[in-house]
Amino acid sequence: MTKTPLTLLGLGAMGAALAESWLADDHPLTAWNRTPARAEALAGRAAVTGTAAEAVAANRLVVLCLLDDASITEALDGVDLTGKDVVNLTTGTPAEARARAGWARERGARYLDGGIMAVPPMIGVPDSGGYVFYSGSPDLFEEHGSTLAVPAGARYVGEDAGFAALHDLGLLSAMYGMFAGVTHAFALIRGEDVSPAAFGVLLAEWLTAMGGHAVETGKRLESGDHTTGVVSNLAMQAAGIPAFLDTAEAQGVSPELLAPFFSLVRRHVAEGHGDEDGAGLVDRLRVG
Ligand code: FVH
Repeated sequence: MTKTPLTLLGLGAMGAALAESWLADDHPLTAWNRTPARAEALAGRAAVTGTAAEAVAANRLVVLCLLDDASITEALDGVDLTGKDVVNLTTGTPAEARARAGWARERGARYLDGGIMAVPPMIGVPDSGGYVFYSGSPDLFEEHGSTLAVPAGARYVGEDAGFAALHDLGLLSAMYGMFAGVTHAFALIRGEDVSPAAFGVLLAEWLTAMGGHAVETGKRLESGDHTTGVVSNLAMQAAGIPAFLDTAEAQGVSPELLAPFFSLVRRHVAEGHGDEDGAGLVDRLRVG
């Protein structure tokens, strides 16, 4: 069966990995990169063009994997997109994605935005756990879903073009919260007779065991019932905060990564919500 031909703009670390996965799956590929040297690895295997316009003209399906939204403007300035199916895997904000969808529509193109939940070594590796959130044109996703699923699993999250970026940044925000906790935890044991490598394994196990917290929080936000009664409620958690702060001080560790979360918990409890769990904090955090 002939595989869908496609164009890829951007051969950075992620773009190069995407290119290799489509080539390995026998998709005819046309590629362009601003710095031509980065396309040399594809010589003889993909059609490498000298301009973005030539690459776009070659195929209906056009995938963008550039540094940021500004680089898309620069790369595609004046390029004819009429009749194209543009899939933008460049990381950006929901607002940028929605604006790009309008920009593509005005130029006669269908548009799908993507948020890549993977790093380059996970691309094209079955069962790596990596995937891509997609949002925007449902027809485009329906038509090209199997091609888009070649580098990593494809998860469609809605017609609003901003939703892929919203999901992407939401999950990555949680990841940074985890990085903050892990950084603090390792700082606590530094200088003690504790193996960082062994401690890292314990941390990974514990964070995995705590993963259900996210699922539970989502369910509670949908039901509107944030009360836990006496099981691990916020009053209990607030009572434990001094232990964390005193230990950080004793170990010579700045509390700066945990302090904002603790102050949110304390404020919520002080205002009479000690019987709630973490779901109760979500709406308190919203400032708009
Ligand atoms: N690498 C990763 O781990 C993450 C995983 C999650 C998704 N991100 C996003 O993917 C986009 C591309 O990331 P990348 O890793 O390929 O990034 P670089 O290796 O830095 O390559 C950047 C490419 O963008 C081209 N580029 C930059 N500015 C312009 C411009 N003004 N006009 C045209 N092209 C431009 C650059 O070209 P060159 O520097 O080689 O000439 C590269 O092709 C990104 O949104 C991540 O957030 C990756």
